[in-house]
Amino acid sequence: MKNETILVTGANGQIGTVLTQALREHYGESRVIATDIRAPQHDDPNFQTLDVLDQKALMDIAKKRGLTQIYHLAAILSAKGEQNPKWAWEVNMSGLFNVLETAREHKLRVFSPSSIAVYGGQTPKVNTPQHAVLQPETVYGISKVAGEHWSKYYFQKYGVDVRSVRYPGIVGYQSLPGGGTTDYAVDIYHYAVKEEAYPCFLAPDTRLPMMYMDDAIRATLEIMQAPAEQIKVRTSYNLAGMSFTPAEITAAIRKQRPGFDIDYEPDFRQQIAESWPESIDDSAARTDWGWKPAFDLDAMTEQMLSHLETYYQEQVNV
Ligand code: NAD
Ligand code: AKB
Repeated sequence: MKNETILVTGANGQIGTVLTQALREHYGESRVIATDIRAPQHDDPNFQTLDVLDQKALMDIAKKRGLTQIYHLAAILSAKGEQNPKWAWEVNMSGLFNVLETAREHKLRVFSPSSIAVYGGQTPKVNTPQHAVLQPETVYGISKVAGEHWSKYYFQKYGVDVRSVRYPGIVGYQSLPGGGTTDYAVDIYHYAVKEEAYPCFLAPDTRLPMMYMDDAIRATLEIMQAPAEQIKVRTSYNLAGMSFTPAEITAAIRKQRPGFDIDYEPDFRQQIAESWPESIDDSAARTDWGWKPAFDLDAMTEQMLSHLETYYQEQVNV
């Protein structure tokens, strides 16, 4: 295995927290530099503060540390983005340009995730195909569509090896989500374990594509490790895990916590959710680099409840 030196941006976010750990297990602790504008929760000798808007700082680290790969996770997600669209555009686009330019200059491989938020408008909602029409209705989605096309441009014009998946809503116990529309599917498990009624900001029948964190991390590692000739989609690959509604996740939780209660209080995020697909066709990812999810709703629910049970028990015992 080649000695990689990897930088993760947005490493203290929902996905970055778990991905950084997985990369360190794979490539070695000191070979993975975690960066963010937020300080880490625990001491980390391999953490460095980095604003992705600071191109010089990014270039300096790439040169000084001899980077070979960047996992670019710093972004402003859908719900937060709607509250401050210009800021979201600036972070998502300028941040990406700085990463792409650094990759071009230093010949780095890049992972830059996209999202189901690229879809909207006239997109078919069920089994949304890989090459469906992209009519995003949030600034976040617009930035992801533009980002996908810039990534492809950098690949075609400059040979930068940028790879991407359109993550669905990611659900994990290790970290909290950072301001998206799918965040409810993480929050709900915390309320269930704390034996509190969950105030759900989406309506009961809102179906969205989702994925357990383990699957998301495995997909990320698999696409980045695949031989370059297998990566045929240079915008971003559709990626599917499962699809469910708030009512269905509640029913799955009740199989294990029969007393769990939920109240529905839809807010502005309902409209965002309604613009997104209900389910995704990820056959291109399956064919090109062998993608296959492992977790369905019941398997994820069992994992989430048991890990969060342990977490809250440990909090009580501290
Ligand atoms: P998050 O909001 O939890 O984390 C993003 C991190 O970026 C935060 O720690 C934040 O401090 C950091 N950040 C913000 N501005 C920054 C800046 N200027 N410089 C450096 N760091 C900055 O997001 P996440 O859920 O971990 O998402 C990671 C990536 O995956 C994003 O590109 C997101 O669009 C994509 N994605 C996530 C999901 C999901 O459900 N979590 C779904 C689809 C796509
Ligand atoms: C969000 O809800 O904004 C994210 C996403 C699906 O991109 N979780």
